[in-house]
Amino acid sequence: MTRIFSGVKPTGHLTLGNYLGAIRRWVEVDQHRADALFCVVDLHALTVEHDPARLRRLSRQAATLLLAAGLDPERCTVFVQSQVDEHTRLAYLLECTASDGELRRMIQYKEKAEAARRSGDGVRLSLLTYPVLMAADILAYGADEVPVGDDQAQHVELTRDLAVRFNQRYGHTFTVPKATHPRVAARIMDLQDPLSKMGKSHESGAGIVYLLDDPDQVRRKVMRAVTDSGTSVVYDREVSPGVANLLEILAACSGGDPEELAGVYESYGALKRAVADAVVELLRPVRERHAELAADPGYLDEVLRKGAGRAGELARPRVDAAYAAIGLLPG
Ligand code: AQP
Repeated sequence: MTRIFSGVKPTGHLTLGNYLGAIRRWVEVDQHRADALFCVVDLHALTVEHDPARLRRLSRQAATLLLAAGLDPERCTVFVQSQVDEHTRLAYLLECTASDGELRRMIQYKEKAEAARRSGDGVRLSLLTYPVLMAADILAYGADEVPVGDDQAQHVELTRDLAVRFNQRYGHTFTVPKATHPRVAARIMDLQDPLSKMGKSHESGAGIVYLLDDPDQVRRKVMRAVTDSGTSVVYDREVSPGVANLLEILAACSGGDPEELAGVYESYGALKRAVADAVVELLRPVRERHAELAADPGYLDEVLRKGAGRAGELARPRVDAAYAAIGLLPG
């Protein structure tokens, strides 16, 4: 059976980008067709300035939102990365497989290191090395597929390179996984800055729709989205990135095609109203279910405890095999 792994990083409140680029497919498709594991990758959130109490809150909120979105713990494994030691155990072996140069080429590292320098914070060494930890997250489970948004394509490519290199050097140990991306909405852009990705850790939330925003907040953000000085609705990411972004969001919500939808709306105002309505309806059940689940923290604890138990059992034999293959003595 196909094995799928993917995760979400609790560096901020989850966004419409996280939902359309990744989580919705996990819920609607992946958990039904494969042995799927979905993880709150909390260790990755330690790579930038963080507040421990906020991280704890955001980790629980992210896990609750995964369930609220429709991940079913009877069908798939939902867990928190730091509760399964195999990830960090394997990461070190993969650090001994990766090179400094290939990690410095990672776009997210360049962007986030630059942002940390600008704000006067030091650049944590883990910001450079975390793509290796991400490779360990994936390879520990023998995942065949990694459903992610476009921004994670480079990290999955690194994971593939490390798997191939390890296998060549030490004998076949890892499945070489492939990234899968959604048909539309693989990169939702910030509504205020359509040349930048909608990212949960951006300082200004004005262009970011969070999954727990109430309908009024969603409408306000969408109606104020930056478009351009033209008037006709066309789908062209180069010439009119703000309008193209709105069309992609609408297509993702309604199952349509952005180019065809462009012909349906005569003004930017009409398009924005349609997008706002579609996003409000898309998120309504998620918000409602989140409120129910948040009222029962014991249920989440139980799901995560079982999830970590199963994940650990799955990962251990492969990580042990990697330790043996690389030349370490058995414990
Ligand atoms: N804007 C986006 N459009 C489409 N997909 C997106 N994803 C993230 N942003 C968008 C996808 O969501 C999944 C979980 O992302 P992540 O939590 O691993 O973090 P990230 O990729 O670094 O995204 P963020 O939200 O922008 O976080 P910060 O601001 O902390 O860096 C992934 O599959 C991702 O591709």
